[in-house]
Parts: sequence; structure tokens; C-alpha cells
Amino acid sequence: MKHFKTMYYLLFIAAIMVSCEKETTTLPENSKLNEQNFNYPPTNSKEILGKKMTSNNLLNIFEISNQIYNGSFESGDFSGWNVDVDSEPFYPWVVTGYENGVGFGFEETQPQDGNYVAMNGFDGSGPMTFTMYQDVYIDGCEPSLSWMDRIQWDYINLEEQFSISRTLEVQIRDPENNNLLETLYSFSTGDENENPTGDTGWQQHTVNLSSYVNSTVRIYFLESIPQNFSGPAQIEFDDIKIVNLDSDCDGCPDSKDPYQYSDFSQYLEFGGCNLGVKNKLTRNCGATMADEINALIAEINAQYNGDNYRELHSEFVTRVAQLTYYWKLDRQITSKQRTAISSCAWRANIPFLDL
Ligand SMILES: [Ca+2]
Ligand SMILES: [Ca+2]
Ligand SMILES: [Ca+2]
Repeated sequence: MKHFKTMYYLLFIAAIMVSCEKETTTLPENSKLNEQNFNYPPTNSKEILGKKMTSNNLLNIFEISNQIYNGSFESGDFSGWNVDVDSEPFYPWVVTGYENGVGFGFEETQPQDGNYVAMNGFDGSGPMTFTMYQDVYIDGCEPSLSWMDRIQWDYINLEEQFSISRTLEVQIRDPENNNLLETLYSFSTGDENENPTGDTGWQQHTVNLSSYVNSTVRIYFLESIPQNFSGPAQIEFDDIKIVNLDSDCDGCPDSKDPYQYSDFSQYLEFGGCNLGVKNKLTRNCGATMADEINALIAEINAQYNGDNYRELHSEFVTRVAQLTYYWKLDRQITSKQRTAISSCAWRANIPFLDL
């Protein structure tokens, strides 16, 4: 079996050598796309940010206004992407659906998001590279690049011992001159001795891009094949996107934020009182004073059955006093304001029947 695979691989390489002129796989749809000159960023992104910063809306939802185009390859092609190889690939860049791939006993392609993945043979007439990139404007508060990949390889028993690992790097480059700004991620197969065969399985990666907010960057996937046909492989990519990890931009990531869409009303208001108290972020990650009051009211109200007003109202007043204790301690309110809030809580018709 092993012998058969080796023979097949050698035949495969020979066929490539004979049949292929050196070609770059800048696909027709990509050259068309380059001419179209996608508008990154859309003109409204700054306005959205401006609105966010001054908004008194009850609910602030910060949507990322730009996104990687066709990051899941669901167009069925490389629209939005620039892909290239700089020498003869073992198997070129393709977008494909389920149950495809290079063969050689590898697991077939498995789209992880939708019905398509991007893939190639991660091998060829090295030293060579496979590249895929797209320029994107970065905004949001904790934007991160997220993607999925799977790498399978087999050095098979060729005469030569291959001593240099194949690598995948995900980089940030300057769209103006293609200069490397940062390597976000790197993966190495290991050499033939270390890892004669391998399969990473599907992996999900998330890398922070906060330092690139308000700039356009090149998201650049770089596969390096240092040696000449060192054994078949298959690399797949899917679901490449920018995710905003702090939806309401309050400095507390969604993963820790109990109020992912905080109430940023300018003033704290409840129970119909005109308190004149400015609503601020509290000591608790992601929580404004309004969030804490709103949550408390909702919690108290949820327990109201029409007969337990007294005890629930009393609990409400006590809990408001606990909240304001910390706000006062943290100098977010004055003693006078604390008294005003307490007296408002006492007078407020809470709980109430939600009819
Ligand atoms: Ca997909
Ligand atoms: Ca947040
Ligand atoms: Ca929040």
C-alpha cells in the first residue's frame, strides 16, 4: 500500500512536470475583482463609530461595519481573495465542497461553515509558497481574526529524507507595500523524522487585531514549502472572519460581560425620579449603573405574585442601598446623590404587575 502510494505520488509529480507550464492561479474572477476595486471601508464606518461614542440611546449595539468578503468561500470560488502559487503546486488552490481532496488516503474535505472550503496540496516544486490574502478595514472594540483550518500530510517513503518542515503562517501585512507587520500565527509540520505523517484535525483560531483598529490591513495566509515534492498533503481553510469580542465597546469582552449590550443612557433613571445622576460604568466588568438597577428591578419583578409587595419592595430598597454603597465608595456618586437614589427607591412602585 505504502509502495503504491509512493509510486502514485511520483507519477503524479511527473505528470505535473510534463503538463504544466509555470502558472499563477490568479483566477479570472479575482482579476475582475481587482479591477472593481472594492470600497474598503464603506464610507459610513466612521459615522457609526461617532454615533456610538456620543449616543444616549438605551441600547448601543456596535456592529462591525466591515467584514472579510467571502471568508467562508460560499460563493464557490475565490471572490474577494487573491490567491497565488510561485512554483508548480502538487495540487493547486481550489474552492470545493464535501468529499473532495487530493486523495492519498487523506480525509476528504469537510466544510465547517456552509458548503465550501478553500484547499490546496501544501506541497510542490519547492522552495515555493502558496499565498492567499485580502485587505480589510478593521474596526470594533476588540476585533479579532477568526478562522478554521485543517492540515494533513504524509512524507511517504521517498529516497530523499526531508529535513525542513513545511509551515503555515497567518500574517498582517501593509496593503501599500506588502511589508510584513506581524505574524499572528504559525504552524509547522515538523520534518520527516519528527512527524512522517500528520493530521491536525479541524482547528479554530482567534487572534486579536485591536492594535489595527481604524486601519486597513492585509490578512495574509502564507504556506511555505521549503523542499521539492516532499510528500502529498492537504490544507483546508474555512470560516475566515473578523469577530468583535466586545459588542458594546465598554472595555469588557463579551466573554466576561454580564451586559453585552449595556444601557449607556446619560442619566440614571428609574421609578419616575428625576435624579440628575450621571450613569457611569461601575467596578464590575461591563456593567453600567443603569444595567445594575435594571437587572435588579427585573429580578425583583420576576418574583412578584401580587401578594408579596411589601417584602419585595423592602428587598429592593436594601439591594439598591448595597449597589449605591459601592458606587459611593468608588466616588461615582456623592453622599447626597446616594441619599436621593435611596429615597427614590423607597418611593418607587417596585415591584409592579406587568399587565
Ligand atoms: Ca464555508
Ligand atoms: Ca462589553
Ligand atoms: Ca457591557
